[in-house]
Amino acid sequence: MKNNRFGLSRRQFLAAGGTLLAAGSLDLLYARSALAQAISQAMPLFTALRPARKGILTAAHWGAFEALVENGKMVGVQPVEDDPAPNELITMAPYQVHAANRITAPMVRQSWLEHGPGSNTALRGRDKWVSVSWEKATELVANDIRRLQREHGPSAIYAGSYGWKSTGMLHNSRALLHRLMNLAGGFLGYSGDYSTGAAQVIMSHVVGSMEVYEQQTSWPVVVESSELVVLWGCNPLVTLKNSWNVPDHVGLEGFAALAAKGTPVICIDPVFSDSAKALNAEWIAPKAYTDAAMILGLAHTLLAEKHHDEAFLARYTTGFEKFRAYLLGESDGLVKSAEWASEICGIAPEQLRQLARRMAGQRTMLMAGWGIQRQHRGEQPHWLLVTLAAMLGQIGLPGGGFGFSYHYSSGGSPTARGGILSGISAGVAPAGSPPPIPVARIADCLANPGKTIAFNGKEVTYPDVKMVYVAGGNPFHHHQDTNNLLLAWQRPETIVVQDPYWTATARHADIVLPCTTSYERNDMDMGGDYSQRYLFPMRQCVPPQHQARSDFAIFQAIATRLGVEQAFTEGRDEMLWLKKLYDDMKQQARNAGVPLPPFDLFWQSNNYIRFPVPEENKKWVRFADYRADPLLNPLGTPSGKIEIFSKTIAAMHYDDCAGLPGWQPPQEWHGSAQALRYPLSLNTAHPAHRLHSQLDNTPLRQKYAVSDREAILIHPQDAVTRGIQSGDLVRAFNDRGQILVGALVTEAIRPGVVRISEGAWYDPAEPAEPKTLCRNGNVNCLTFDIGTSRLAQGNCGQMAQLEVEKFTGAPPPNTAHAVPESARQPIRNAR
Ligand SMILES: Nc1nc2c(c(=O)[nH]1)N[C@H]1C(S)=C(S)[C@@H](COP(=O)(O)OP(=O)(O)OC[C@H]3O[C@@H](n4cnc5c(=O)[nH]c(N)nc54)[C@H](O)[C@@H]3O)O[C@H]1N2
Ligand SMILES: Nc1nc2c(c(=O)[nH]1)N[C@H]1C(S)=C(S)[C@@H](COP(=O)(O)OP(=O)(O)OC[C@H]3O[C@@H](n4cnc5c(=O)[nH]c(N)nc54)[C@H](O)[C@@H]3O)O[C@H]1N2
Ligand SMILES: [Mo]
Repeated sequence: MKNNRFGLSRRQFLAAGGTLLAAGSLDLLYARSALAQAISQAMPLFTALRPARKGILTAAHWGAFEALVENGKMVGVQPVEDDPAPNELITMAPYQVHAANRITAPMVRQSWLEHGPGSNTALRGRDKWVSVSWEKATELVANDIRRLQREHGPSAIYAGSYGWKSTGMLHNSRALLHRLMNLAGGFLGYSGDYSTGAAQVIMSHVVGSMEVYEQQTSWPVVVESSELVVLWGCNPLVTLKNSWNVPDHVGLEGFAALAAKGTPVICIDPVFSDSAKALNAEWIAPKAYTDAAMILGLAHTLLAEKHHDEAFLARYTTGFEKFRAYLLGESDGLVKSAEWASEICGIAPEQLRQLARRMAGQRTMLMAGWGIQRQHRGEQPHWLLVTLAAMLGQIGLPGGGFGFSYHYSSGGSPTARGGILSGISAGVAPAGSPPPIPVARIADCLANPGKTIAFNGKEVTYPDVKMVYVAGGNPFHHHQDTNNLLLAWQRPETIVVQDPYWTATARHADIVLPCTTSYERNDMDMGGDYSQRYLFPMRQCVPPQHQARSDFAIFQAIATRLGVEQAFTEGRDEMLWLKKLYDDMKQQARNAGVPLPPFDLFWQSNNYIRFPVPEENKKWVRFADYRADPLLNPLGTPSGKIEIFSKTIAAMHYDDCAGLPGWQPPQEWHGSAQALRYPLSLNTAHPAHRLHSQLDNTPLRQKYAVSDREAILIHPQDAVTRGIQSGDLVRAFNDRGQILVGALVTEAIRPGVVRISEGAWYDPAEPAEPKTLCRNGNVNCLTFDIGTSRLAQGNCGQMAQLEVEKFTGAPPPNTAHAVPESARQPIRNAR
């Protein structure tokens, strides 16, 4: 399902011919001809959707929409009719295009340009910028790739380039970068992601698939059959706004239906979230990072009160006997009772017992988000939730069990029947390419060449990285412990960043290449990550701004310099590629019995395709086939069953992730030594009005910024003792860093916990000073950078202990979204 997210291509691409009809002529043809009418009758799915076409149809992570364009400027947007829950983020498209902090021309850091790769790398982020021609920039990048391949081989080039680049299956910056690098001799890549680093590894051992990106029991079934929905660290009304592909927003429709029906919802979260509010949920607020202990308390209650389903456990799971012994304290002398759990998680024992009884007494769906696994020992909560669901015995029943993707990209949106658009392929890694590193270990890798770490039963040795190439991601936002990253970032000789904007990452590059936004090029993407229900054209709305070029054009020019242009383009330009991707999909759709119009007609129509959803898919229940016949439909685990105990993991002998799930105190929490100096626990949830760092440079900012900084949510009790009021500037700090945030005092958070959303752009007050204040509130200045455990090596971005104090003195300027001074009037290079 999420193949595209991981940059794997489904197929090899064969050369194909084909010409396009001249643009323009078709508009007339389509509107008037008998042919168009015939197609309209034959394919109502295609043509009947949008009678009135007011703008140019395009799409983004935040939805499909029509762009309204006047005199070459995007001036407004209008959501497509099919979107059941259009969101405000689309209204920012004009501001994305015409942002004041676009990178206007290719630029090179002065020391690098004048003295060569590796010069004065400590000046990254504060050196002067020199603007160069595209020809010169391309030559510099290509020559350095060639030099490094010759002198050090492919492992010296880290081109993993993790990130949420724009939607679009052709201008997929990461796939294109990989395609180029594979043709140029190979590169160092990554495995896993920042989203589900821990869960996707542990789930593969426990249920035999990553689970987090699998289709969920379909929404109509949940609405019909679930009697209790538990949102465990899960805030779907916020996180469903955006999708990896184009959202169909069916999940938001699903939650609205639950609310309309009055299905009881329980929210387990230190924060009373927007979802809890909208769904009128009962709020249970455990202390931060203690979910594993809380789940154990529930499991022990089920066992002690004999609410657990022995028959289910015997038939469908392995290792429950060992888990029972652990619950009863036979292995470590600690009974994991509700009392025991209460001491750790702060929820009263009786409340835990009642919750366990309620779950057992009716059809219960456990919907878990991913913040609880973006934590040290983050493997445990999801493993324990599967174990809890197994004890409840409802896995595979309509509306029961667990679902780890209802909050993400509309898991549970019933799967359509039609074709699936494959993206341009990353190509094949040449022989001699190095094995990938776990994605969130990048700073550790840059700083420690030759170091070996354990990873999921294997060992990974970091190569000596000399070049980092970023296209479509923002490590200065996404990576933990920014000040540590800053030091590691000084080690490579060359850093190339390709982005539309002067992000902190771009500012810390040697070479910046301005790329277009998706609204300045032609592309296509699927709508509905799980449903695959729509095909949206992403038509170019406005010309490329300033000197920006599309990702495809940038990589094509570098490929030409490296002598691999033909292999890179396969002789196709933008429109020929789109036609090829479409034709492949059309063939699949035809095989599935869904005829589609020819590409030219589709493209010129400025319309989208909606595939039919078969009735049986609306009734689909996850794990129903396994429940019906576990021998015929075994899971992909060694035993074919749900592994409450994993022999495979036990055989790895990791002290930080054993063969059985359990409670292991994290590196930092309210119970650790740091809490004496840093008593507050950090929550870094995903932002409601942004996608990570994207759109922080738009007017939507006025909705969430407090005193022009990222907001910090703090409970009145914690605020009062520190003399903090709403609207105050606050310095949040620990040993790793300090940031300026704006206070929002609210009862909607558990005392002792503060929230600062991820994604604020990093703005160092004194760039030359270590651990200087970030004036905009980039929360990763406070987080720590170690793996979740040796098993998954996921990131721990959702946790840290910290202290806050009222900021006194003149508010410093916030320059996070400005163009760096020397790039406003850069030195001009002669060539
Ligand atoms: N503390 C903490 N840290 C976290 C998280 C957390 O919960 N807490 N969450 C983590 C998670 S789950 C994730 S997924 C990551 C997200 O981390 P990222 O995906 O790196 O974050 P984005 O802000 O989406 O960065 C995308 C960048 O790509 C650029 N871009 C957009 N379109 C294009 C394009 O077409 N071409 C090119 N070349 N560039 C483009 C944007 O301008 C932006 O700079 O953050 C992680 N970091
Ligand atoms: N609007 C918007 N939508 C997005 C994104 C975005 O940036 N903005 N990003 C997208 C991406 S890349 C991803 S990976 C997903 C992220 O999806 P998630 O990882 O699920 O989102 P988070 O906001 O990190 O966490 C969800 C909830 O967990 C809670 N939580 C945090 N710590 C704890 C804890 O210790 N215990 C409990 N019980 N709860 C806790 C948070 O308060 C929050 O309400 O969202 C996607 N959707
Ligand atoms: Mo993510």
